[in-house]
Amino acid sequence: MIGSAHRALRPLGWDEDWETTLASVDPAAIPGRVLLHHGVGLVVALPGSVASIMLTQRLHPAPAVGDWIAVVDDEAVAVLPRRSLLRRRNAHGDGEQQLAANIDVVLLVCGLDRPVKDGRIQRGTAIAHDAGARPVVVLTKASRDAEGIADAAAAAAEVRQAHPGIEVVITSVKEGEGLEDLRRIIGDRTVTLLGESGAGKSSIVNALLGSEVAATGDVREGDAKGRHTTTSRELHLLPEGGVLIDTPGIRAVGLVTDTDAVAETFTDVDELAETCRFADCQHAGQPGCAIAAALDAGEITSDRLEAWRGLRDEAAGSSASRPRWTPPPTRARRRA
Ligand SMILES: Nc1nc2c(ncn2[C@@H]2O[C@H](COP(=O)(O)OP(=O)(O)OP(=O)(O)O)[C@@H](O)[C@H]2O)c(=O)[nH]1
Ligand SMILES: [Mg+2]
Ligand SMILES: [Zn+2]
Repeated sequence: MIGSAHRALRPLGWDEDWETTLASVDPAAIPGRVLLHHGVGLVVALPGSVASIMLTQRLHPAPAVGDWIAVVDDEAVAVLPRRSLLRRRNAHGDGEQQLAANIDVVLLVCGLDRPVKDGRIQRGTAIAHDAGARPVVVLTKASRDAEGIADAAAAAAEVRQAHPGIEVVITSVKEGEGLEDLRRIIGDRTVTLLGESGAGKSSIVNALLGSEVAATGDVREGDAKGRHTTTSRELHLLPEGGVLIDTPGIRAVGLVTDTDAVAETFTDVDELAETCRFADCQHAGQPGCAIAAALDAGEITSDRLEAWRGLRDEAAGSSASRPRWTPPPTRARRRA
């Protein structure tokens, strides 16, 4: 049961299971949710207050935005075991970058003022599945009369066709279009926004918050590239409930995942592969290949097949056999 002392954290997602987890990690600690990580410290929502907490000791795993941490004497002593972690390959390609913890939904934000790229949606979908979160595509800037804006309905139809099974929402913050859909998707869940700089992530945060909390910036004339206005990941509590994590724009989403997440992204291709005559079919001219047959029949496109192969190989080559999460040491164990 949630003790009355922690009830104030309920809107941020605190529940009975977290309460049990905290008790098993450190019964003397109070819980806090990481709102912001700024290098040397954290901004944390505690029951009834928001506090800055210096990271005086090294925690394993390192806390990420969205994490629940155990706090004792204004010190972060442990990261509670995560329910999910959104992560990608880091820029150097030699490790992973934690994007956000304990998330339920990933909004893949694409501006209609530039081409919607299938590869980005597939990669975003794969890392969402890797985290056990639901991907949703959000097409922004759907204002009908604006110049250089693709026809929103046509673009959405294309995305739905190219990515079967993924919900697509059309938004325009100026007109308030799509915000009700987003509120329904968010509910009381923890949701993160992912997309290129200038895609309109912070604008969605502001529209849902009903105030200009997050800074937004112009995009460049010509190619609609953003200016990397948002520089850190930050968690916001919505007025009607639900939690929204804004992130800085990212150019590339490298996978650190296993092939399962790719299979969930390409369920159509994956289900076909299951019906090939040979279990070890390489789908490269082997007899009885269901994928070759579907290609011939025009049921899948060669682009989609190539994307599936590429991401599957990338995932197979990544170090996904590592455990996803290492239990935090309890205070007693650490001091022993
Ligand atoms: N017309 C119109 N413009 C929008 C909409 N959403 C965002 N914009 C504009 O797009 C530009 C970029 O928006 P931001 O919200 O800052 O984009 P971002 O994805 O947060 O960008 P980074 O923080 O750099 O990653 C701003 O000039 C916004 O005003 C929309 O729905 N309609
Ligand atoms: Mg932003
Ligand atoms: Zn085959």
